[in-house]
Amino acid sequence: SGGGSSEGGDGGGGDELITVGFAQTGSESGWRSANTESMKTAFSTENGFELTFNAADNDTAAQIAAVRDFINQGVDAIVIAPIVEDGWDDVLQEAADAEIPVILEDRTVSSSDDLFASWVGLDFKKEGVMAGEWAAETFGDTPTKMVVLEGTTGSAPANDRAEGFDEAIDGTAIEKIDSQTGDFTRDGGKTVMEGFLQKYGADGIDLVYAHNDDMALGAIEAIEAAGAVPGVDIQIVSIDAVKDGMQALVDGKINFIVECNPLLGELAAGLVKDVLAGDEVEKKVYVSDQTFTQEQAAEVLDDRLY
Ligand code: GZL
Ligand code: ZN
Repeated sequence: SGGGSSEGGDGGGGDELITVGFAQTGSESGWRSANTESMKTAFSTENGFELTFNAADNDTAAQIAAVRDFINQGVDAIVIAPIVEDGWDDVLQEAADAEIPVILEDRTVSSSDDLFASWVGLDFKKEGVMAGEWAAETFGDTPTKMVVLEGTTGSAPANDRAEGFDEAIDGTAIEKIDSQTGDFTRDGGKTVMEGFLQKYGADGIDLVYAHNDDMALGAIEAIEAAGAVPGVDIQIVSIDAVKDGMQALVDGKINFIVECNPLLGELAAGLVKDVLAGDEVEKKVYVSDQTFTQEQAAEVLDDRLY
């Protein structure tokens, strides 16, 4: 018979493991590695799951194909960290038709929230606001030339972190002279920053807003190669607070970091179990963030979990 019936959604009766397909973005950053580890730990057999993991190497078509594979496998539930916000309607509808619930973790989609059971993650716009408020307080009415290292084009964090930051610096003397995607990777941040330094010179840039630490770390390499001092000649504000970013903050090469907590595995696993058990779940589950100055980073660095 065509298609076959997908087992989806029976939640694995008795001691049967709950089969879950997880479509991860890829392995683009330190944050992503910590998030993947958290997810694999939570969706373990000891916790009652049989996890099929796919990392899409930041390729949206590959990620959507992985979700289609999970539907064809007839998994009980699908978890996605969607690389970009758009283009999800069709495959999410196919999952719904197959009665396989979808839980989003980390990033979100522009599709109707009828097409997924729940989302757990961070308030990216708030992260942008917190970074922008630091910049506004630090530079205020001092004419400041800023360049932006954007995250993956079309991703929720890139869109929302830009929006929040721009709102927070509105009315200040901070001028965004350039903005380009470094795709959340260290190499991407380095290459884009090299281009900015070529174009404006180190003296022509006062501030870098990096949408994540990995791109900030790449920018630091480019700034030092240009003979300038990161954190002094060119200040840097970043988001994530992964270990390497926090170390650079302690070393004075980054000036302020907004945390973005990658440890979402337990919450995502709990949502899958609740949804399969037919329990009511929140459509959006927000995890809180915090911010770090150089002094605060020095106090907590050794205790950080990621
Ligand atoms: C944010 C997450 C972003 C991180 C980057 O929750 O989607 O993707 O900020 C990661 O480091 O690549
Ligand atoms: Zn089952």
